[in-house]
Amino acid sequence: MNIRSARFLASATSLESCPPAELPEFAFIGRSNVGKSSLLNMLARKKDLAKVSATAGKTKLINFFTINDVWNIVDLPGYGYAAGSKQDRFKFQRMITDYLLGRENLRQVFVLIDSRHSPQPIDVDFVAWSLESGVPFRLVFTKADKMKAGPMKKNIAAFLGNFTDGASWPVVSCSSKTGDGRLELLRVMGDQAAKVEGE
Ligand SMILES: Nc1nc2c(ncn2[C@@H]2O[C@H](COP(=O)(O)OP(=O)(O)OP(=O)(O)O)[C@@H](O)[C@H]2O)c(=O)[nH]1
Ligand SMILES: [Mg+2]
Repeated sequence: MNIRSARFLASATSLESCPPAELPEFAFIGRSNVGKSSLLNMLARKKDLAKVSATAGKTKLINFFTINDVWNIVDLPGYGYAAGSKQDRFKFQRMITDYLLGRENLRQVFVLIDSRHSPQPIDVDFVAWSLESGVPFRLVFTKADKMKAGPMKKNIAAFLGNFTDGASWPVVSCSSKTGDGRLELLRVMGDQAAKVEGE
């Protein structure tokens, strides 16, 4: 699957204000600063499609982009971003869980995890919640350019070790700097979209 066009579709602040659920949709989620927006730009080969920032909490809305006029990809705000009042934080998390549980055209969620760290409780908790809630997800380990193969493998194995059948899960490792993982992610999205169309 090659990307011929990528265009901004809409931003939303709630499930209700999302654009019509017409195309198969793929969402990117993960801790603030893990590299969601960068990965989206890397996939689309468009530097400024989604806004990237060295400061955590850059993406505050649900941002939709349409790829080749056939799928949507969605840049979600980072979980674990703690600025703002307690009430703001609650609204923010609610926006994400409503979307993940209620969006009918959502085919797969890519849960991004920073490959440089040993397992972080917030990521483990989010994956456990996704499992319990039946959210279809795939793990994507980011910033691979910062890691040597050995320590990277070790961090991935340690993360998967938190889940009963984790060792058998397919994972993708990627780098927005080098483009590693791009084709694999596009292939996963193409397969998922085709599977659903064929049903
Ligand atoms: N070395 C390296 N740096 C990366 C990579 N991906 C992202 N970064 C850097 O990490 C920082 C955060 O990237 P973003 O793409 O804005 O992260 P985000 O997950 O969208 O963050 P929020 O919108 O705040 O939730 C930026 O300084 C990026 O340049 C990568 O693959 N390798
Ligand atoms: Mg972002």
